[in-house]
Amino acid sequence: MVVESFLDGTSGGERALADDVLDGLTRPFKELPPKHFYDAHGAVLFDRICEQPEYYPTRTERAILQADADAIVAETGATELVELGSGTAAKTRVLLDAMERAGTLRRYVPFDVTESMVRDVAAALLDEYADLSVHGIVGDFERHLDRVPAPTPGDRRVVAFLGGTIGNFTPGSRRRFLRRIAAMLAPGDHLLLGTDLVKDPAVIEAAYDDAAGVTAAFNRNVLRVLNRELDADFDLDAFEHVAFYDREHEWIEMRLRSVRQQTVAVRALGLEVEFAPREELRTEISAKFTRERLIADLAASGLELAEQYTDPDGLFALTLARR
Ligand code: AVJ
Repeated sequence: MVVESFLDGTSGGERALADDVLDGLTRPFKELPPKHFYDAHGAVLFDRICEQPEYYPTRTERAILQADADAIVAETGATELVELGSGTAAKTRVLLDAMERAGTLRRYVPFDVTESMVRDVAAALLDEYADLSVHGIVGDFERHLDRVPAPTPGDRRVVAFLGGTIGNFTPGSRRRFLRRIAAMLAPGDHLLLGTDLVKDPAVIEAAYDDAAGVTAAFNRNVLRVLNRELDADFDLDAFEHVAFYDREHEWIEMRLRSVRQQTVAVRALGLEVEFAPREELRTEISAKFTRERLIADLAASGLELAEQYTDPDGLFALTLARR
């Protein structure tokens, strides 16, 4: 087992957060990138979101994988699985099991920002699968994709990017990112991409504003991250959770709305930020897809749609694309 880390305290997380906050809070329309939701507490809140009755993506994607993993392995002949944002690899085991049944399982490459997750998953999977080799990468997939090891000759690679996280990218950066994934693939290799699908806006909005208030707490948690990491003084009770579906762009936005006029200090940056009454700070976009839009994004990135798997209600899709 190999685990390589490309993050270190100063070149990685902290400086990236400070730069993002300085950019995002001095813009005319305030914005923070969603990746800063996921400190330890945010990761726990996200896991709880996935269990809420209104939040359909996680359980739907899992059901599609369970139904179609054997077909995915048959279609791709996968010997190697590279997983971007591997986390606890809960859904991964469904794919690895199918590869094992097909007799093709050779190597798993988990890629995640959280070092402990990569190490724990690597150790657990080595125990669970005989003859599996694991090469873990600790990094930020927006910066370190080129550190993924070259495929060993004869391997059929599948790069999995699950959960619908591709939806967090704006359209231009989404295509840039897909192009960088395409560069990791040899002809005949595949991308397995999880995407949420366009549907009744009421269903989407409920998924991002659950009755138990878990998503609202997750949204506000980014302010707690800023308070701790950048010595800011956000009052979490002075911001309301907002989630609305933008039909033109086909994405959901989460925002935090200031309930009053207020000035917030971000002391580590020497920054004072003014919020007007009801002014909103955008914290996430999560794009929803149609088959046509996926085909266009893939084509613009040098990829071709090979197969698409969805649930009976057409809520979510797993798309296989090849170079
Ligand atoms: C992890 C980006 C797929 O957009 O649905 C869940 C994050 N935000 N609820 C999503 C999220 C609010 C999630 N992704």
